[in-house]
Amino acid sequence: MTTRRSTPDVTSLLRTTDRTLVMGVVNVTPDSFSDGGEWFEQEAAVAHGLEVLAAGADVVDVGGESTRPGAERPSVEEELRRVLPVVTALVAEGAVVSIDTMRAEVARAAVDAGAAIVNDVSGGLADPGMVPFVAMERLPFVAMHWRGHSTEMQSRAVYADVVADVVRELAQRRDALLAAGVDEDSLVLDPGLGFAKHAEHNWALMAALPELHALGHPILLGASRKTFLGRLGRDEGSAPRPAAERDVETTATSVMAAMAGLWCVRVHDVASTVRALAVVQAALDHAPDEPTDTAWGDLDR
Ligand code: PMM
Repeated sequence: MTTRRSTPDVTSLLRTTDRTLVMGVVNVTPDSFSDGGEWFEQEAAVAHGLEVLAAGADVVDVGGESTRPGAERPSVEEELRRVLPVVTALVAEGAVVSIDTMRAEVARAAVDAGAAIVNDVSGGLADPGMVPFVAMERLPFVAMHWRGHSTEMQSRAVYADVVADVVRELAQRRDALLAAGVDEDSLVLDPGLGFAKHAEHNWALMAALPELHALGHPILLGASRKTFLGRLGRDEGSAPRPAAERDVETTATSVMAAMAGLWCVRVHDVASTVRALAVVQAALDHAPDEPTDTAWGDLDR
């Protein structure tokens, strides 16, 4: 098999440290918790992907499996049917596409269709074929903190110290991935907000974003429209705000990620995050050269 190298675009994206990148979400699913399947039809998904690009996304993340707590998995054939035409169309438009999948077969087909990054919420744990494929092809790989599939993950949201536990488990995953041959410079890590985590766990991780740098890899954060954001300001026991009404809170998480110097944020509403990150960047451009004892001065950019 020939070794497929990352395109120069992706390599430079992986090395970007002077700003926080934006990954725009295109879910081609009928049951995604965040956009209610609005983009299920492929044509609509492609149109949405183009909007995401026009809004300034650096990467477009295409996924065909909902990871909403309790969600049933689609068949491989169904997942392929959903994502491949969308990946193909967006690559043709010049997008850097990541494929959001836990299946090696889907990752391989998407990469053959031009996807440049594999985003696996299971970090390679769900499918034994994923890590050998990514390693062999030296593909950029996003490995998220994961403790099990959607049907069982919330029962596994048990931590002694969620920040320490997530950092340790991600470090163990990183070590296993590197030992299996994944390219060190192509590995991105993600704390997995909302995956085997209750609201208090997500907030503790949000409060500790700078600690994720200790892992020594670019960090991706996926807070966008998640339920813990929808519960803010709601009475105990009342329903969270609908997913589409969580973009103000999402934008605040993007600003926190940028101030913590994270590599990338994965968001549904790209325009609001791009504009908010421009605010952070403008302030950083005026930060003193010498570090101060403020959060701004501490930024390692
Ligand atoms: N969250 C979702 C899906 N894919 N990928 C990464 N790397 N990190 C995440 O936090 C993440 C993900 C679930 O959210 P969605 O259904 O709104 O896309």
